[in-house]
Amino acid sequence: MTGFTKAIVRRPAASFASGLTRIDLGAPVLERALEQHEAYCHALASCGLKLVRLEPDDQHPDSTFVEDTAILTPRGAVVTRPGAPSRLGETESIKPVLHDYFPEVHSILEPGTLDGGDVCEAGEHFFIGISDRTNEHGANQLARFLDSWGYSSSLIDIRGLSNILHLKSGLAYLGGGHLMVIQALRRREEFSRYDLICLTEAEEYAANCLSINGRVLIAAGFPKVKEELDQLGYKTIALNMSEFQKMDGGLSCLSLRF
Ligand code: CIR
Repeated sequence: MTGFTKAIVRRPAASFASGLTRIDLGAPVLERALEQHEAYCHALASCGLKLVRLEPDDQHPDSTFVEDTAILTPRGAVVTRPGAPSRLGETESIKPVLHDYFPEVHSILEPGTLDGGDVCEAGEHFFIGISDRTNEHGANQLARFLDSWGYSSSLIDIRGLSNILHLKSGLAYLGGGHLMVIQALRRREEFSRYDLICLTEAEEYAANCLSINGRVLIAAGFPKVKEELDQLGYKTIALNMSEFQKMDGGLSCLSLRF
């Protein structure tokens, strides 16, 4: 998507290494995570975004993954209800910030759960993943808010895919009808009218990339996908994400763009 002017970010807290993860890559090093986060913020700024920086939240080790706490659209915002109990409290500090920028702010309510990482905006259409974090109540509540703003949506069940935490761990919309997908999602009927860029299994972590104002932020260390994007004419910015990958997070998770 193009046309973003701002991004909400939150530095990793001192408790970062105590967050949730299913990844067996060892413990993250806080100092490195802070450096990588700063480089990420610098990249967002170089794409023309003004940063809204939230205070680190030591009570919530996963709070640097701000994307999971809200869905932002040009027509309104929705505060989520994260599916992991340890992350439920993260939304409290997001709400007042959203009210500063959005005239209409809705919330996902119990029994709904929804993580922002399961929501992939593709122009006027939104793909909503049903996952271990996002349930059908949460997805349907979001679909109704989106519908009231004139957007369409479809639900994508990813519960059978053990290699991705969220839908956007395996899917990214780059604009112009281009969808980046992992192998396990490439044959889904819902994506059949898009031009697919399919990742090799070895490079699947790179699926979580971020298209911002004509640039594409991608994780460093995945040469095939970088080359393919370069050949398609995308201007890429590669960022070292090693410490966030250890905590099951990717590029999109670290910000809320609007
Ligand atoms: C979690 O398991 O909730 C965090 N450690 C990682 C969240 C990543 N967020 C995202 O993909 N949107």
